[in-house]
Amino acid sequence: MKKRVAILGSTGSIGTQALEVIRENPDHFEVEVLTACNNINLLSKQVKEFNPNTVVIANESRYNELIDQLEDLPVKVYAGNDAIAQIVEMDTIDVVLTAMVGYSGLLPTIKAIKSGKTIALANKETLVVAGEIIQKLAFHHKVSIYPVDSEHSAIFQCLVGEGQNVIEKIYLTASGGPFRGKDLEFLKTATKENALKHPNWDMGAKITIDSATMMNKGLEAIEARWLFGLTPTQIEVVVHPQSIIHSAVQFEDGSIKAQMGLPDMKLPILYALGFPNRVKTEFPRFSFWDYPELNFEKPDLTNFRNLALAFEAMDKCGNMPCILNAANEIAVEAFLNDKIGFCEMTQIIEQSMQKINYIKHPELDDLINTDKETREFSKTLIKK
Ligand code: MN3
Repeated sequence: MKKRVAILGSTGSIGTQALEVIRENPDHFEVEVLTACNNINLLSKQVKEFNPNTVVIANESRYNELIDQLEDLPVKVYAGNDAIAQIVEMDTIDVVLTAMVGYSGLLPTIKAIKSGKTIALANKETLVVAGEIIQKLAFHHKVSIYPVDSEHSAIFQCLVGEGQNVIEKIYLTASGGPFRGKDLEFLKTATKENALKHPNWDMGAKITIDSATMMNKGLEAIEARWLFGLTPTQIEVVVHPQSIIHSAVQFEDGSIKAQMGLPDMKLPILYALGFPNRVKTEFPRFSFWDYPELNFEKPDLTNFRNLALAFEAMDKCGNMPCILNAANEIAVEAFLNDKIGFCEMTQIIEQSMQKINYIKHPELDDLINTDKETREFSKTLIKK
């Protein structure tokens, strides 16, 4: 039986790599639904190759153009975020890959869980913003969430076969990004061109900037907390510049299991889509002889304060991670648009965390309001 996949965010970095995985494994997977935000040219190319049943463009103003490009094809075409949320309920979907960027992934993921779909989660912001709500919903609807993020896939792989064995702690590895080892003087004048050059991973713009500021690792710590039911003190970040060990789990007997491999997102994507089976691939193999040294360092929380702020938000819990995430999305966008400098991103996040009302036990509506309020406030901090 082929697994029928819905890809939310098919034109982004994870979406396009997921389609490569599906193209290489036509006996295992087929595409049922594709959705994208704006990129109708790539989306219609994907429709022509993969023949999905349904396609949705989030930006409604591009609907007519998309219809024109697809007019002779037997595919249903819809537009708007509400359509994306509805489409995940389709009976013919086996697994929903959530690969949209940022907060926009939250509501469709909730809809997919409520309709009982297996989730391959590539959108970490969903768990950062509403991890507790998502986990309760998944439990209630008996839905499995398989991580696509490489570190979380590593931890998940280490846990296979461990049954009820207790996790003592996890080691979340970080490459350190393009600015590892740099001081504050350098960071103050760091440019977006340099920030966008990640040494190991090929990813979208938002996550690449998050890697440069180390916010990505902070978001991943919060993501790991909810995925694996951990407390913040059980999560340790280890800088490992070669990105070969993708993360590790330490058990109560002191034993550590780690998952290794060359850094390629197609591996964790394939593992999440194929679980519990491993699918044979022709991907290049890791060789120990190419890596005579693997290095490990403590993260620099002074110059990369975003990571410290994320741990602070995780400790406070409630709506604080939602505030952190919304302020970060606004800050990253402003940095990418040359409106603020590299270090100002931290200031915007920190001030938002101080200013926005803290709610200890937020409902989903509280989080939706917090997100909106934080975005409005953090925009007022951007001068140009
Ligand atoms: Mn990651």
